[in-house]
Amino acid sequence: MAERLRVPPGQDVTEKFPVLTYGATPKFDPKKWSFRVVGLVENPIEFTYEQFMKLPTVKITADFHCVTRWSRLDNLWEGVSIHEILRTAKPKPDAKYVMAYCDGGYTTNVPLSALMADNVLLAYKHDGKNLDPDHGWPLRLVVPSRYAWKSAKWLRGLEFMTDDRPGFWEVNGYHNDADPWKEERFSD
Ligand SMILES: Nc1nc2c(c(=O)[nH]1)N[C@H]1C(S)=C(S)[C@@H](COP(=O)(O)O)O[C@H]1N2
Ligand SMILES: [Mo]
Repeated sequence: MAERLRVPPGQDVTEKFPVLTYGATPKFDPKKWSFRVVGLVENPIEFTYEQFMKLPTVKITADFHCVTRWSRLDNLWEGVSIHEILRTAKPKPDAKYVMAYCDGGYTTNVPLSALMADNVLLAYKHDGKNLDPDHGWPLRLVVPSRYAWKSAKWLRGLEFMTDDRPGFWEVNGYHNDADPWKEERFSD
């Protein structure tokens, strides 16, 4: 019962960790990999893999809700807090939205206000182990307040923007805001 109250409407709890990817799992080459922060920021940044791995880490426990109706509770994510990135990049006052870019071309958009939540991170570990390649290794965004399609796997960049723009699934019928507690699954 307590567990049911923790789960958003229309979701079922799974102990498994299903893989949901549109397309193939990209290959990771640490020599070519970079993570970039661009757009409306005081300090655009480009990290090499080595530089990124030296950033301080955080551990966050959060539930994960897929729009296809499974929820996985108490995921232990480990990686770099979004606040570490924001402190360095310094979004400009007119930055209100963020686009996440991934290897393979996947994109997804989030309001900066949602990205600034304390439980948002750029994760490379899940439940104590390095992320499986299918789950986004070497780096994924984790935005627990939204349906899981906003938690972009194989993350390579964030763009800070004045105006909102839809990402891949947001163009293809999914809801722009994606709040699981409001069942914002699909756009009209
Ligand atoms: N780059 C990328 N990120 C992605 C996806 C994708 O296809 N490509 N799928 C999204 C969807 S629809 C979901 S439900 C979650 C699933 O994460 P998982 O495969 O680790 O369970 O990743 C999201 N992030
Ligand atoms: Mo999904």
